[in-house]
Amino acid sequence: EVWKAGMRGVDKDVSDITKSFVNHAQTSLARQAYNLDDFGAYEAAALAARDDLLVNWNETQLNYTRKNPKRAYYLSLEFLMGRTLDNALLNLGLKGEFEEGVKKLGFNMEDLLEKERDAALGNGGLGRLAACYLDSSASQEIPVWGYGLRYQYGIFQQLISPEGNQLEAPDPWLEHQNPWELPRLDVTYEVRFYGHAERSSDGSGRANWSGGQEVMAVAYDVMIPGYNTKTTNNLRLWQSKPKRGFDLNSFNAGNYEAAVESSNSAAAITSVLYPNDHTSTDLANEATVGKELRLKQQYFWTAASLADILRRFKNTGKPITDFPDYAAIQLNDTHPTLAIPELMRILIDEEELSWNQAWQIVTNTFFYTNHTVLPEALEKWAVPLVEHVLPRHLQIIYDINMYFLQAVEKKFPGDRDRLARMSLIEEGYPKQVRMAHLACIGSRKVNGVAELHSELVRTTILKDFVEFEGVSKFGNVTNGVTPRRWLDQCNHELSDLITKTLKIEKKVWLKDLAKLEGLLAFTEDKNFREQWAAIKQRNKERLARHVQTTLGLTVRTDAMFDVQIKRLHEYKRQTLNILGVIHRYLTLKSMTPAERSKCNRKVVFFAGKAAPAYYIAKLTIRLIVNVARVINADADTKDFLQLYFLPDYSVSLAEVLIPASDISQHISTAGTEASGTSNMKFCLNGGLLLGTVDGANIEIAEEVGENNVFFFGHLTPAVEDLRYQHAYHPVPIEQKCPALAKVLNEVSAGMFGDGGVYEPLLNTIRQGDYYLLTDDFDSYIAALAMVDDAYLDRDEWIKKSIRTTAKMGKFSSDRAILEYAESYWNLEQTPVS
Ligand code: 26W
Repeated sequence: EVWKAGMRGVDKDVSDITKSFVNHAQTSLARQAYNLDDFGAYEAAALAARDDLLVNWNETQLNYTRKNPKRAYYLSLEFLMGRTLDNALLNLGLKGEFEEGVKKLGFNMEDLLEKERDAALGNGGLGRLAACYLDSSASQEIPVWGYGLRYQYGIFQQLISPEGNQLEAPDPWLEHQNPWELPRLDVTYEVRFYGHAERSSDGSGRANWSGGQEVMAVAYDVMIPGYNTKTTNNLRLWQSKPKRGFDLNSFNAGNYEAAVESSNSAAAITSVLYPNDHTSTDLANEATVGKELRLKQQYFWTAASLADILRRFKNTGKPITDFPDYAAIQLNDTHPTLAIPELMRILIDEEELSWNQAWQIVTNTFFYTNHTVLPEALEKWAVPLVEHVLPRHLQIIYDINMYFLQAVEKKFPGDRDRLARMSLIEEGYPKQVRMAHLACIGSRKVNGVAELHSELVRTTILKDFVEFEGVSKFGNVTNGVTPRRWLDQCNHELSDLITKTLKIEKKVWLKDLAKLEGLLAFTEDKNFREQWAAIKQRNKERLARHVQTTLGLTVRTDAMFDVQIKRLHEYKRQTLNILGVIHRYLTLKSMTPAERSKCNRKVVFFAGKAAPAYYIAKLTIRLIVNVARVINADADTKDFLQLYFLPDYSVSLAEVLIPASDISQHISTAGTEASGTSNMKFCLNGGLLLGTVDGANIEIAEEVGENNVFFFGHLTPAVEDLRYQHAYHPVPIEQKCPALAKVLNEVSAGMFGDGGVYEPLLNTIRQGDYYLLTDDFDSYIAALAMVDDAYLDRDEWIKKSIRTTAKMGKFSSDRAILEYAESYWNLEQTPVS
């Protein structure tokens, strides 16, 4: 009650809410409240909630303007927000009131929530992490603004054809009005592309960049409410539009098509999210239109964001040299790295600072987070393309490189190999700009996203930079997830049980997740264990209902639920999982009914999208779907093993899947998964983890104890040698791993339909086996057997489940964002007063 009256500043009762709802139905939607369908009712409820967000948002922004604290800006090309209404009501503390209000009007809140479309402006881990960090920044009252792009189309919708192929359909998420954004049609900036950059002859190092194409960036603001606080931060998304509606010269000459052409090319910049993650190589080579558009997206967004940040800073009247004391800019991977030469350009060409003054400001402003060490995911841009689109920036990049290499040469005289390795420019045809090198040298600090990953950043991709700049610049911030969405919202019953058991108010432990440790005292409480298990069971039934209504398939709920949901990628080894499923199927088939009846029943779920051009990943989906077709129809085994590929994985689907999982799989080749964040979500919801010694799995095991996780596979230091063996001393699979050989042969022989189709996928294992399936298969199967054994002792399993949730405190994104604020950005909490 104190919270309701004091903190939130929104003191509403049910009748206020029904009034606002009816009012919005009539005046905003032009509909009668008694004549609304569920979608209309969702819209009316969203507009009512939005009014409350706006009050807090205004107060927060005013408070920041008055106090002028240092702020952080989180630049991310992706924000995978999911749905907003439920989260907004939770954070406002109005969930109960709204539920009651819409009920009075004849609606069911759960049905309304289902009507909201996901805001899916991201591919996977990197984009969802950005969304969790926004939630935590607001909840912890830290002045952070997000900056991104307002794509017309988010991540594609995934359909599965009858043959099992992934098909892509557009995601027109803005086709209905979006109540969560505020168009700021007055907040605009001009962004230039192409043209000419003329260096001045006065020796100042300045240049004049002119001509080319000018495009407008228009701001759309998304309100980000904190949990149980007035603080409501901002996410600013830019949309492109033409500077002039159409070209008057062409128009007057009667050439209407030409007249609107340039306006189309401006609008194209923010039209679609690029659906690739971990494959930037196709962006690097020749300057095709697709690659150029991605580069234009990156510059458009960084230029508009920097202009906006600088304008806000200049309004304070402080001298430009104070900029790093008021702004920290976090680069979410290398995608916004052009912000570094762009700030140099502004400071030198427009503010007329010297090179050294400008570089001093830049290197105290930026922070760079690396999210992957996979070589094919490291961004490189062809020099001729950069020169064409951003001629002035290429000059600046070359100047940065020249000063940088001079300094390297001074510290390591005569080491030409080192210079070539460290250069911002990779030699070749064409030459390429190495964005990770630029992000590294232009930043105050660099970090990875889990302990192992940060160590790999220091010892592999940025080793030379550690030797040159000193190790203290290279840190770690282990990722986290927001417990509001990933426990309280998606698993409300479990959250309530925790509150009741700990006797700590929810609003306290949800912001101080270490409090979960108190659950350890209840592992021996039989009654508590039964309630815990009953909730898991109801979550499985909820998932089964979801599959029934969306796909028309009947999932048995008296079985272990085994889940792997993430982007399809060879390094994540969904292939290992599906081959393991086939192995299980073959084993069950070979048993007598009596033997089978002693086996653990299991339902295996997969979900995830493949990049549209990633052939092997798509073939993996096809194999999963066709294995499912055979297995689920086999009367001998179908009581013991079921398999489902759930199409169109999304944040909202994850919210149903994760609470229902008994065990989830995080089985990347050691050293390849930077962190993983769904591993944290599953464990927070009492699911156990089957994984490799990789990413944040390691830190999860450290927290919950080795006895409560299932680990298998080779360790990171062995990977290099194993790959060498594969390349130079290959051993036939029949000899090395007969169990796997048998599985591959059955697939080839057509057990799951035309075997020839899968040859390219099977050949990745037979030849080269870069992701080491033949090395890890036997220990994977052994780990699965241990999981089965453990599950048969249900009471002990539930204890493991409770212990797992109890030890997840570290993985709150509140902890992570506070680490960034304290150790990187030097920000202070700034409550609304
Ligand atoms: C340019 C193409 C491209 C696009 C996105 C390359 C790489 C990316 C991202 C960096 C891929 C990504 O999402 N990485 C994931 O980041 C998560 C958050 O830190 C980690 O948990 C995952 O382990 C990591 O794969």
